[in-house]
Amino acid sequence: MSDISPAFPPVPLTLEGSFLLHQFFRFDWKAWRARAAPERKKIVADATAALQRLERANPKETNPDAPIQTALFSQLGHKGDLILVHFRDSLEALNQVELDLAQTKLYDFLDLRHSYVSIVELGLYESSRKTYEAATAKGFEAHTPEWNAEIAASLQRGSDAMAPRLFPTVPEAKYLCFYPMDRKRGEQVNWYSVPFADRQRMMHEHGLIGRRYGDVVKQIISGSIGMDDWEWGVDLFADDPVVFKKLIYEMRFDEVSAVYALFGQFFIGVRLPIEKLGGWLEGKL
Ligand code: 76R
Repeated sequence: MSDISPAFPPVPLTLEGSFLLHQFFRFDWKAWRARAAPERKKIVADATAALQRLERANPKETNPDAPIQTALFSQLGHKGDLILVHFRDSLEALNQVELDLAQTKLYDFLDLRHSYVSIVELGLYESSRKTYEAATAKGFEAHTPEWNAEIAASLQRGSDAMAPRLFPTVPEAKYLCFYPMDRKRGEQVNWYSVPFADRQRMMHEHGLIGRRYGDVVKQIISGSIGMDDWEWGVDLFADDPVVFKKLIYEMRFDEVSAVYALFGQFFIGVRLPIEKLGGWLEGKL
């Protein structure tokens, strides 16, 4: 196999940011309707307040412009009725969100049908090569302490520069499309045994297609190797849901997706501002 250099690690460098939790709930309409109106009202008020506390990094009262870190979506189809997406700084913070939600009365009507745990990931195929070459040019051998220090310093610079993308707020867009995916590790094609330079070329081409949709879609790629059942989570946010279909369709023809991508289930939802939860529970979107 011809790689950029046999001395280089095959793994692209990555930058990690916020931890992500996606939750997909089915709502028990029958049990909900069985409750008296005053009780329902109280449950709504309590749930709305709890979700508003989770929504922004700082409580809304003190800072209405604080970044959105939890967003609610009304989900289409049988896979669920409500989607919650949470962006946090740690797994503990995400776990706390789960516990906080479980304390609400509304939670008794929610059946968690699916969830996904991941971490925002920026793959650095382009700069990995330069970073590895620079470390080699300094005479460092891969994985020695000097090499590791050189790579760590480069990643730290990248992390500082990329902070807004690594720790994003939940985009304000009207629609969410989420799905998990893998790169194939089959007998015929195996992404993980493809030489680095070829993977870099394919990822470059992927980025070129993606960038053409840059104005109409906000994509957040999260890595989930070691955290959940697939290798990546793909979040797409847009104000026009047809854009999801067009972008994903076009990517299917691109080599990295056509040959190496495997997809999980797709989930689609309409943004539900938290103050509209009460209306939603009465059947109004
Ligand atoms: O982040 C960047 O802008 C750099 C270029 C880039 C990387 C490294 C990029 C751009 N992506 C990257 C990584 Mn992507 N992406 C997907 C999917 O449905 C499919 O066929 C694939 C699902 C979509 C729709 C999409 C959109 N991307 C990745 C990775 C990690 C792979 C790895 O490291 O091996 C995956 C799994 C993945 C999948 N990508 C973009 C987009 C869009 C819209 C862009 C342009 C973003 C912009 O410029 O604003």
